[in-house]
Amino acid sequence: MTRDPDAAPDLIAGIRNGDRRSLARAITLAESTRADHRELADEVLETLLPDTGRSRRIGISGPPGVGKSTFIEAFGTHIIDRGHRLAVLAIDPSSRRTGGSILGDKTRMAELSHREEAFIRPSPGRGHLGGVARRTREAMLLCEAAGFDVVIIETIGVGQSEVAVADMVDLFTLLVSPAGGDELQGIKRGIMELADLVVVNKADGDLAAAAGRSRADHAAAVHLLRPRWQAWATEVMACSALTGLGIEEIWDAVGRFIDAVSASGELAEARSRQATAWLWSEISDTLIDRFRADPGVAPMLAEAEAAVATGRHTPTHAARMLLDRFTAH
Ligand SMILES: Nc1nc2c(ncn2[C@@H]2O[C@H](COP(=O)(O)OP(=O)(O)OP(=O)(O)O)[C@@H](O)[C@H]2O)c(=O)[nH]1
Ligand SMILES: [Mg+2]
Repeated sequence: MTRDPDAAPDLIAGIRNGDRRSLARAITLAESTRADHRELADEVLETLLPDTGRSRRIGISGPPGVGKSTFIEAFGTHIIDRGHRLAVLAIDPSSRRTGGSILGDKTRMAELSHREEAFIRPSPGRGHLGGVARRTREAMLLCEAAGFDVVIIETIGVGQSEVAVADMVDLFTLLVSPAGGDELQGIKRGIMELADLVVVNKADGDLAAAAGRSRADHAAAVHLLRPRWQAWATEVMACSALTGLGIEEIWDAVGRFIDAVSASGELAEARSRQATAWLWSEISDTLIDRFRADPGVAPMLAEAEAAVATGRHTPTHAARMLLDRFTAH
């Protein structure tokens, strides 16, 4: 008897049982551009929603080469050794890393990628940030339903992707290098403002002293920023992803953070806000997709763009004309 591997009840049961193949398949469906795939993923997600939300959601960002992969290997292994199940997802809309994405640097996550308690999923790859972020959110919920109680979402520290990650996690961690004040200025203030935890990596060997100074500089800098939480002030810590120094303290800080913002009620509020914002970004993304594909609108788009570009119509006028056509039927 042939079974349909994409039958929703089978996928749902598989995910509830923690079956990795069902989980991977459901994420692939959510990432698909095919409407029938996405509908199926939607059905699976909707059913599994009560099984989601029970993880610690941690965002990790930092400039290229700062040691994100090495850190996640060390941090993730520590987390698993403490009895947790960990999913690692990535947002990288630039697809800077061709093809394999985080799987490409398996060498830096050698131990983690072989652990039964870890699930590592590369970025869905090319596409606009909104689309990539949407799929990563769905992947996160599916991982939670499959029993992963810690989810790490990694993004490279360029562009807008940090904001997208901060909007879907509980705690946002910014990894920085031991370089001095120059680098401090290089990090955009807006990204610093998102950080609940700033971690100076590479605090080892020749770099140990510089890491100490960098930590003090960053501590002074975050002190000046407006706090994001009433119950939590951004902490600056140092670690070495290579030697493991400081890794345990960072996991402890995550625990203290979750305890503090849970007790103050802010975590539940933040998650509600995130869900509502997600709803609205779904609505606007879907509306724009439908608008562009609309048979009444699609043939007029090029002409409207040209008319606006050459100054024959105002953008306001052209937009209203197109939207009237879109809503007319
Ligand atoms: N000394 C020292 N080197 C480190 C540490 N962590 C990472 N490195 C080194 O820094 C380099 C970059 O590390 P990765 O983990 O690949 O950095 P990344 O942030 O993932 O880089 P991208 O994926 O390219 O953005 C590698 O040569 C690592 O061995 C550390 O704690 N101490
Ligand atoms: Mg990396």
